[in-house]
Parts: sequence; C-alpha cells; structure tokens
Amino acid sequence: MSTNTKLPSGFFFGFATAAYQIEGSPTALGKTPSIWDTFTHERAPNGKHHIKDGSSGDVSTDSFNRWAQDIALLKSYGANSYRFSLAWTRVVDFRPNAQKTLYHWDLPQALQDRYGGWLDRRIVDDFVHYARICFEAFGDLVAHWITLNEPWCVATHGYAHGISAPGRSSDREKSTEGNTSTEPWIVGHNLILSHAYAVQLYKQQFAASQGGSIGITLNSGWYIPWDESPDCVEAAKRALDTCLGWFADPIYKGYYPSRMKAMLGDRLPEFSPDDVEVVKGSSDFFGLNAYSASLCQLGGDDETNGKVKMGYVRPDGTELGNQASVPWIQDYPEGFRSLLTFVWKTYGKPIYITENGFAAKSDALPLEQALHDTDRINYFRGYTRALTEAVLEDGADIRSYLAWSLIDNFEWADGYTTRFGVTYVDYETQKRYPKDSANFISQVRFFFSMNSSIHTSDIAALVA
Ligand code: GBH
Repeated sequence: MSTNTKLPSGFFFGFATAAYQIEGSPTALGKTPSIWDTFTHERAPNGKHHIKDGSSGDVSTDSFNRWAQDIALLKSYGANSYRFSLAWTRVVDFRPNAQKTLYHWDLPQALQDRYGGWLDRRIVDDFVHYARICFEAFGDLVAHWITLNEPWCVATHGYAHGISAPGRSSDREKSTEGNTSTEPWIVGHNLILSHAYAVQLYKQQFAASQGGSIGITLNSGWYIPWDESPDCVEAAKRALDTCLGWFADPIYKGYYPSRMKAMLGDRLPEFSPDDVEVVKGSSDFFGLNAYSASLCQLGGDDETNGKVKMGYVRPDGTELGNQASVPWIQDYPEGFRSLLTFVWKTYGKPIYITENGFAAKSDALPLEQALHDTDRINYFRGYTRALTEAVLEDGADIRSYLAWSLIDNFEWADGYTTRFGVTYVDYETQKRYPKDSANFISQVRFFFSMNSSIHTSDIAALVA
C-alpha cells in the first residue's frame, strides 16, 4: 500500500444537513406526511410525547423558505461541498390524483400504512421507483448519490428502542406494537436490499451517461475493549460487527458477520443467491458518519449493541474524553483515527466522511455565550487532525470531511433541546449567528485546500 503524502486535491470540505431536520413546510406543494411527521405529532401509549420538548419539524429552521440564506452561510464558511437530503414525500406524490412532484427523504406515511414500510419486502420496489425518479430528475447534477443514511439507526431506533419513527418496540410503555427481537433484523435486511437494487438500477441505466458514483452512509462508533481480557476484546469485536458489520459486511463482502449469525440464529434473514449478486459490491465508496467511541464489556441484553455494555470510564477511573451535552458522544479523536484506518484496511473503498460533529454544553447558554463553543472547536481540532493522520500516516483514502451541521436544527427525539450547528439559530426570529466553530472550520478548510504540504501539526496549531 502506498502512503499518501498529501490530501487529495479534490478533497470535499463542507457541511451536512437532512431534509426533515431543517425544512419545515410539511404540506407545501402537495407534500404528504412522512413517518416523522406522524411520530412527532402522536403520543406513546404512556401518554408521553415522543420528542423531549414536544416539538416537531413543522417549522424547524424554515429552510424550505430560507434555503438561500443557508447557502450564503455555506459560502461564507468557505465550504466546497454540501450534503443535503431529498424528501421522498416531496418527490413522489402520494396524494390520490397526484399532480406535481418535488423533493424529500423520510419514509412516506402512505407506505407505512399500506404494508408496514421497511418491514415488508415490497418497500424495495417502492424505493427503487423513488430512486429512478431522482436519477431522472437530478442525475445530471449529482456527482455522488447516497442511497440511505445510517440504516443501523433506522432499524434500531425505529424498531427496537422506539425513539425514532415509526417508534415500534417490545417496550409497551413506548409502543403498542413492535417486536424488538425480530423486527430490527427484518428492517435491516430490507434496507440493504433497497439500497442494493437502487444501486443496480443506477449502474445499469444511469451511471454511464450521468457519470456519478453511488454508495451508502453507515454510522459507527469505535469500540475499545474496556480492559485487555479476552472477554472485553470479544465484546469490542461484537459491538463493531453488530453496528458497522451488520451493513458493511453484506454490502462490501456479500454476507452477514458470523458473530451476528451466532447471536441471532434464524432471526437473521438470509440473502438468496440472486440477492447476493446484487448486494455484494453495491457501493462505490464508504460513506461514514462517526462521532464517538466507547469502552466495551460483555453483558446486557440489548442485541442491537451485540449484548455489550458500553461506557466511557476506564479501569483506572479516568474518562475517555470530554462529554458532549448528549450521552452518546465523548470527544476521543484517537478512536476516529482507529475507525478510519480499520474501515480502509477492511473494506478498501474510498471513504467519505459524511457527518462528524459535537453537541456542546455551551449551546444551552444565552446567545452571547453560546457563540463561544470552545468544546466544539476542540472536538473539530482533534477529529480533523485525526483524519489527516489517517490519510498521511496510515495511508487511508479519505475524500471528504463534512461537519454536522451547518446550522442548529431539529435533533430528532431531542427536538430543539440539542444543537449541533456551527451556526446558532434563534428559533423565535429564525436569525442565524455563526458560532466560533464556524470560523474555526473555515480555517481548517483553508489548510485542507493548501493540499501540497499539510502537516498534522498545522491543524493542531490552529487557534479559534
Ligand atoms: C446522526 O446520527 C444523524 O444522521 C443526524 O441526523 C443527527 O442529527 C446527528 O447524528 C446528530 O445526532 O443514545 O439512545 O439517545 C448519529 C448516530 C444517533 C447514533 C443517536 C446514536 C443515540 C441515541 N447516532 N444515537 S440514544
């Protein structure tokens, strides 16, 4: 393997957002509800709102109307790329007597009602149909298609933990329906097939004339044995196989990880030989959303984590890193480098970092103080440095770094109580205010663009 001496000259540096989290305008131009429109407005059986602050994406940052302001921000931060999502329910018209089509991404409620959405293999044809419309309409403009964002989250949060739409779970406090022991794996299987058959369509009918590439974005932490015992080493492997491997192994290698088969037995669906043909190798690149790392011990009964207990406190009592305002992120850049290098060595495809970011405690302070988001800057400093080390020292082929997120937005089950933006949004006025981290990211971008002589120390030396 040759070791790169510089970041690739076409390196993409920018930000990511998602349609439901920023657009608002849930009924504009004939848009029908997605499962997130439903989930944010209904109540769990225990009477509780699914979203912490009882909010929804009905207005959010109003980017359906204010998109020009957002693009202006993006430009002012020096970004050369932007990852956004299409809204499925804006593209395909699910009204009877459909008349006009535009954009979106979240599962149309109509398909949830018709056959249970991702639980039914019929979703594959509907997804491919949606993909075809997008390839036909936008394909000339798109260099990189991502089929699905984070299938692990769709399957586990939506069908086991009940914290994401459609909110199914065996926990009857949370949901009247759902079976945590089977549904996540059925949903995961149909997600993989939907992705793969959409890619097949693109390759067969669009790739040659449109010249784009197509792949998937997976999320994963980096899983570290809590101590050096064989049990902890096994725990870390199982956690990785159950998160990353669940989707990456079929897509890049053609089969599910053996640890998952051992854990789930015949609850893990099988690919037919015809499906394997389509699934194996169905991604031109490796899209990766990475935020955190955890220390692993065997134990617990959550199969979506591989029955692994995860934490941040080392045997000597020290913490892995600085705690975000959300429980699932600590700032541990070494873990990011390890994950990148692992993905490169294991799957061998160009890696696109499609999300990386931090929810800072300072975001909850009044505006003046919230703009000084030092913890987020420290996080970005460490993670961008780790990325350059993975490229320059470990030889990984990494082609993008997209920070999550351009602006504060609707943070799924956390509503508006959690902010990930480098831009502060005042939800009363919809005014946008760049945080210090926006300035920091612009500086990192400047270093990345001087692609001839980046030293990892350059990034470490950047001041906010
Ligand atoms: C990304 O998911 C999403 O793609 C993006 O839309 C989102 O805004 C961003 O993260 C920030 O959250 O510990 O039970 O509360 C990252 C993957 C999502 C996985 C949250 C862990 C924790 C749920 N993570 N999940 S819980």
